Amino acid sequence: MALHGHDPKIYGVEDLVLLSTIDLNNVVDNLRIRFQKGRIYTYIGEVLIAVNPYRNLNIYEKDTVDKYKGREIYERSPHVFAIADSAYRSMKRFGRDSCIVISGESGAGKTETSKIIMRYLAAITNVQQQGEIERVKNVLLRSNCILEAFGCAKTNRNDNSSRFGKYMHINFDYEGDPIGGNISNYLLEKSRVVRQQTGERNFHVFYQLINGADDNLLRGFGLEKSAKKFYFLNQGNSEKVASINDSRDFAEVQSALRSISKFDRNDVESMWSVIAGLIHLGNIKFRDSDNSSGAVSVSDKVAIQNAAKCLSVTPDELVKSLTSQVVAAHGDIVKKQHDVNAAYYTRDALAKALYERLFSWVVSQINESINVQTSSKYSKSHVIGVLDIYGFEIFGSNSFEQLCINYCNEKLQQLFIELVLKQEQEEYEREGIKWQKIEYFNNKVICDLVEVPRTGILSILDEACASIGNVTDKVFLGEMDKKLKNHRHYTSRTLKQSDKSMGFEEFRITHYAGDVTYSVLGFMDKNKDTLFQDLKRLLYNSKNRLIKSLFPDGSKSMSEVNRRPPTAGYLFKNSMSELVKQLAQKEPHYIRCIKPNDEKNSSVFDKERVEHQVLYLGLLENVRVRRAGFAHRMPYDRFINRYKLICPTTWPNARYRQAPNATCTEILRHVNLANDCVEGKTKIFIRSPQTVFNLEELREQKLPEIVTFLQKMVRGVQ
Ligand code: AOV
Ligand code: MG
Repeated sequence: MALHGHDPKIYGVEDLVLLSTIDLNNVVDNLRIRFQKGRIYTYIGEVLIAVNPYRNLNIYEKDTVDKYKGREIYERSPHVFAIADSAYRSMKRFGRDSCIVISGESGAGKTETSKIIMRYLAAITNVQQQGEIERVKNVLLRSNCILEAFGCAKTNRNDNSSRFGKYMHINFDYEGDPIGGNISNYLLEKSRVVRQQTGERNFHVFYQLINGADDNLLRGFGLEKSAKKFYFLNQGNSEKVASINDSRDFAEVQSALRSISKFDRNDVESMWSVIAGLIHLGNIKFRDSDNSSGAVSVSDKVAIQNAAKCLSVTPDELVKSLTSQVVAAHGDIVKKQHDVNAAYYTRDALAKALYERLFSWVVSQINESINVQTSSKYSKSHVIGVLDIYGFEIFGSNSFEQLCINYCNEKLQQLFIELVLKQEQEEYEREGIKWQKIEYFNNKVICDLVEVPRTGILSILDEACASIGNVTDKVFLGEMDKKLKNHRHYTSRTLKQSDKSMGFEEFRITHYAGDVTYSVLGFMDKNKDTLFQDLKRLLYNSKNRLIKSLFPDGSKSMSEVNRRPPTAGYLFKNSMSELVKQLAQKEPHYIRCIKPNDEKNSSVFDKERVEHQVLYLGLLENVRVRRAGFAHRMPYDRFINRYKLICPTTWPNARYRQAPNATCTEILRHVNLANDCVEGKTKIFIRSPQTVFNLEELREQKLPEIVTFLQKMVRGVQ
């Protein structure tokens, strides 16, 4: 049967469960046929696959919104709106908190998908145009360009790559209107502020300021309209990106900032001043001093002066904090001069910390403007969470950040396995249903490799960081080699001498999505993530109110400073486990994004690339589990309520003395569909989606008759 008027011979099947043979070739071919026809969405049951179209499709407008609003998933062609609506309906009707987890590798379309979901939820809510709800919606929608400006950058995988993880939840009142929300952000890739690989850029916001600000503003900051001139902006040698209009984006960000009241005018000015200050910091150069003091001196006075001005500190203070450090030694406080390398290191540390704190401040301002007061009448609100995180990535050179990003993707894959593959099979067992067990690759072993106490990579790293003495990154690598030499998913050059594709300072993890070789250099530093107290104090003493407020810890004296703050790896691991816990408590909806090619081309479907993704995302197993079992299931009472009208003996009143399973079967027998269904303990299990479509069609045919019947009844009563 052609579903929704679309012939599967021409457009492929809309649910992969309906394929006659399930193998890699058929699945990928079906996705290809649909992609080439502009049908980028396909289901596996209730999981949505989205292939990035790399072009604007006319499928997100109001007419499409109206088509999906309030409809069950299987009533319409696959679409991200259907998933959003399903999450919304289950939240509104049954009061269930739900979440939408969007996964897929870098550039697969997660961020775009999350924006489409937000716009859909905004479009279907607040029909009465209540002022406060409009305000919340406005912040939810408009804050996005601000977050992207600060948290996204052009990488070699994606022109608008998310360099932070974002989990946004929206609170809805009992009428289903959004009353607030909250954004949690995860580990920003702050090293990008000071270092970019060839072909990449710093965060968009820097180029937006340079290209978008008017001459007056730029002059005030001592800047000029040329990103080429600034070391923090030009290392990747790709300041201009064809798909990005920096000056237009600047105007959009400015306008969004103005529309959110928590960003006051002075703070926004300070914010741009910090961005300008960071740009100047990058141009500060150091050289060995000519005199015998051994101190380094600053060779670019203009950059120092501009940076100091933008950060509202004196040039002298800035130079002092960059070229020396006050340390506590044997109870004494002494001043230690940096050499040239240490001075550059200090400059970069300052830039990274300042940017990271500014980013957190931006997120917190947005949160403050939409946070729901817990004491308010809305405290019992329901939530939809949308997760848009950095996708799995492999670069020419991979470091600590990539390990965190890829580990995060492992955790999400693990959650998918738990919720979709494992629980589905467990449900069959619980309900006493016969099914055929499906084997799948469980990536828990890789999550463990990274996170278990003592022998996990992050634990070994923490131990190395806590050791006293000259423990280097290579010593840390040696420790991993010792503890992990028998691990199936870990190797290194020392362990595998024959593999010359690795260097002696590298190790390799076989991730669920492929092998990634990480350079261990910089791991310990990034994990310790310490910022000299001198730098904190410098910025705490800034005359700029915003900058000062970002460094409250700068007021502490040396003796009060916590010597060993928690490491970056430790914090990230904990935030991941917190995130997974949050998601697992909600009713999950899954969107699996697929990247059709590496050229960002709208007409190329690279079969091998897609095959690889289909395999590692576990989509074949997903289809098999779904098919070996049952495409659909419904608690008996819900089934009876929905379909009792298609059977004369159950409409208008089912025989309630009869057990619910018997009533369901009675309905199914009447329409000749009982063979496709099996009774579980609490639910009826339906094998093929076709049966659901048939039931829906029968119901739809009956509805007008029922409406007339009800109208007559009402008239009769009157
Ligand atoms: P990502 O979020 O999955 O990567 P994006 O959502 O940024 O990927 O998508 C990358 C690019 O693909 C976008 O900038 C769009 O040009 C295009 N694109 C994606 N989805 C659509 C769509 N539905 N319609 C039109 N164009 C689309 V990363 O954040 O790098 O993991 O860290
Ligand atoms: Mg993204």
